[in-house]
Amino acid sequence: MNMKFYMTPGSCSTAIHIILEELEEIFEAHIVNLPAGDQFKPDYLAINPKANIPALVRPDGSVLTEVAAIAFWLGRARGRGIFWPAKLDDETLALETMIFVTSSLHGHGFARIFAPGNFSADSQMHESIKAQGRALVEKGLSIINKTLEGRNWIAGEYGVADAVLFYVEFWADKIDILLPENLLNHYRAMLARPVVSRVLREEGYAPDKLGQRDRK
Ligand SMILES: N[C@@H](CCC(=O)N[C@@H](CS)C(=O)NCC(=O)O)C(=O)O
Repeated sequence: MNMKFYMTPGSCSTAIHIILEELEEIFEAHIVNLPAGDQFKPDYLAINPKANIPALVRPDGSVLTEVAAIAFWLGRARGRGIFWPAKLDDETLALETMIFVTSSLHGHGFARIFAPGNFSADSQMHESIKAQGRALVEKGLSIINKTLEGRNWIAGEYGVADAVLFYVEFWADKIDILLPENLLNHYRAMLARPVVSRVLREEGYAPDKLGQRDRK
């Protein structure tokens, strides 16, 4: 059985889409229409009771959820030193970055910007929740910017952690949050990868229009 990948264009699943294509995995893509509420339908909840994407059904039928876990499994399954680092310190840094991106930047920061209603039912609070999210994202990006000092990629060679970092760079670009210098260079290096621009086109974006904003 081929792997089945449950995804939504332009979402955090873009990271996994990039990894699957970089690794030349054979998979079936299934679009979950989040605005239409597909994630709450019984057929999807039977696959992923968390009601979110991404989810990956492996060839043995078992299901993986969580961007960081799926990225780890895909990278590590190929062996150390390919898309997953070879050295323990680099492995740890890759994990640290993926957890920080998915939990802090996405879960605390971008979630407040994109879905303030999940944080307060009082719509008068929404602008301040979004501002709080923006401040959290900017702080998080500045921390990862330091990690990238003197490096092209997060943990040694290009790997799954870079694809995970990419989705928050892409979101920052989409909502006009300027990326600090090292992150901007990383983002542009990602956009220059043929697989990344192909995935973006497949998901309905124009990669040549991205990564244009410079820090003043
Ligand atoms: N912690 C999860 C978060 C996944 C998540 O929040 N995915 C969003 C899309 S980026 C989602 O499916 N949201 C469901 C919704 O909007 O109802 C992970 O890292 O995979």
